[in-house]
Amino acid sequence: MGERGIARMGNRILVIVPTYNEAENIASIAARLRTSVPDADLLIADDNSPDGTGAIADELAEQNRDGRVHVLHRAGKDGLGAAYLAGFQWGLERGYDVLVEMDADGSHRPEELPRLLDALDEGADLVLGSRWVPGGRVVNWPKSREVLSRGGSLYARIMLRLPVRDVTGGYRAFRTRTLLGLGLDEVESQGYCFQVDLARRAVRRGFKVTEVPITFVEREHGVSKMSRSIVFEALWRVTVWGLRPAR
Ligand SMILES: Nc1nc2c(ncn2[C@@H]2O[C@H](COP(=O)(O)OP(=O)(O)OP(=O)(O)O)[C@@H](O)[C@H]2O)c(=O)[nH]1
Ligand SMILES: [Mg+2]
Repeated sequence: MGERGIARMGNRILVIVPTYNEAENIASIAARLRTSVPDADLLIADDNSPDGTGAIADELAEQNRDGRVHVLHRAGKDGLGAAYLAGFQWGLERGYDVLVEMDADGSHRPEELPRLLDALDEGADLVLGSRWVPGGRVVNWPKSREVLSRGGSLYARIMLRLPVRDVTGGYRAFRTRTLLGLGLDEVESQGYCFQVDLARRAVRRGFKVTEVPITFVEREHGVSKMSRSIVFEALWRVTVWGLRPAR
């Protein structure tokens, strides 16, 4: 255990970081990732951020001499789900074995990625970084935000009968074959709901989903893209899925 076998066995890892106005955060997260898992490639999927995040990402890619930093420029803000789907496609086309989701704002600590990868080594098909399992926690969140997040996970867990505590989290590691088995072509959900959707698909299709405790750190710089519409999208989609248990 803990031998970082995924990297050692010659598997190729791609960490996808979607960005929208993360100019203050992207350089730091990239540097921390390079240090934490030097073997992993990084794909920054930027939606033409008005604050120039895309240009900073290009500079990072240029400065990075081992060619492990890549940038996917997208035309405009199109939601987290669409950015990840484009990033997954980019990675699948290039033959990566493991694809990781990570926020740009420092909430998902790159220093914890080796533990997520270890869980893949130990047999998981999908690893969820989890705030709501023993050992997981959240730093610097107001109580209201915690109630919303815990409540959302609980609602999705019950409605969709998912054996998962943190259903909406976005720090995850997928084996390629898991992603290929999820039916990504049909995914329409965008915000937090995108994460619920992928978790539900993985469980329904019989993949082994493992939760690993993480310390989630609220962003220090930049602004949240969380909105009322993102919460409502999740609420109605989860309700519809729950009432109409499809395939
Ligand atoms: N490419 C792209 N990235 C996005 C979009 N919306 C959010 N992101 C990124 O997705 C990640 C998560 O978004 P956040 O704004 O941190 O949302 P959140 O984590 O729910 O909110 P906070 O807890 O307040 O940070 C960040 O890296 C964002 O920059 C989008 O429309 N397009
Ligand atoms: Mg965030």
